[in-house]
Amino acid sequence: MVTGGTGTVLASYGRGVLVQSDGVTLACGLTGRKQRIVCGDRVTWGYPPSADGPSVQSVEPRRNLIERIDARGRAEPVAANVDRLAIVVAPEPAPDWFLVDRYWAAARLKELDSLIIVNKQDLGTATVQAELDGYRHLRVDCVETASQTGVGIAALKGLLAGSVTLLVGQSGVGKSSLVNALAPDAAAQTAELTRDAEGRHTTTTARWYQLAANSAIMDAPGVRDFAPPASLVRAAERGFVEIHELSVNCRFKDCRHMEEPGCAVRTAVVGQHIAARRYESYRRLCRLYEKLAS
Ligand SMILES: Nc1nc2c(ncn2[C@@H]2O[C@H](COP(=O)(O)OP(=O)(O)OP(=O)(O)O)[C@@H](O)[C@H]2O)c(=O)[nH]1
Ligand SMILES: [Mg+2]
Ligand SMILES: [Zn+2]
Repeated sequence: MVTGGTGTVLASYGRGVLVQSDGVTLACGLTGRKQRIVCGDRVTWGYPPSADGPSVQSVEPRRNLIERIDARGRAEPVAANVDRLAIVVAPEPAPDWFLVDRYWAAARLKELDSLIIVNKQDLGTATVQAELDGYRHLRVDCVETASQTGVGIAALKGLLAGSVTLLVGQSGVGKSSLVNALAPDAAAQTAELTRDAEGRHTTTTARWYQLAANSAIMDAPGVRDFAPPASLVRAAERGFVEIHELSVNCRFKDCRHMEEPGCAVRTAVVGQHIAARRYESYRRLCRLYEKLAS
């Protein structure tokens, strides 16, 4: 009998975790430690004498940890050991581009790849093209998909090969549907889907799906709001590539690009070299960090 091993955490449920180890899925208990284990963690497990089932013994050092901040500014872990954030939007529900900006900022702060997936392409994407052009201009990859018709799914699979991708975005854009389109046997693994108050299926905890030997996708619950924790100095600025790049031309080295004289960023906004909406997005994130720091 196998008495232990190492594996990947497929999902974390507070009291326990699902671990994939040598092709077997195990429901493991936790050994009392306070450490939060999240989807994507690599763990060692075994059978402690006192427990009646397998149990997590240790968590391997993480390559990275994706966190969000809650209303009080505390960091909450979402997933670990991620290569890429895939930000999913759709014509319906109407995209919140400020949310897209914050996810992209989070990817930049963690030095992850990012990708925008426009799902529900079958509904028509004319309404989102202007904003997408803005992101393409800033060199963000954008792909259009329809999980229901299969459009773009093969191309997306190609983009995701050889890496671990976390799907993020608003509720109802079709993240779980994309997982089902990408991973043919994922449908059998949607037991954690529950019905929300309006009777819809919604994802309640992040979940890992293996796409191929060396690629995986993590489905996360949809959100209304998101902000990356600001542990880095000038995190808001670093999250916005075009603002970060221009900031070297500001008169003051510590320019926050708000009211300061000689601000190259505000000049660029006036001259429409930086999109006014992106600048507003930057200001909102700055204000949030100021509020949380006060
Ligand atoms: N028209 C159309 N509808 C889609 C497509 N993909 C998903 N949907 C629908 O969008 C709705 C939401 O899909 P989900 O996959 O549950 O969305 P989600 O992003 O996982 O939502 P949360 O788990 O709440 O975050 C469902 O009714 C799907 O049938 C698509 O390509 N085209
Ligand atoms: Mg879902
Ligand atoms: Zn400035």
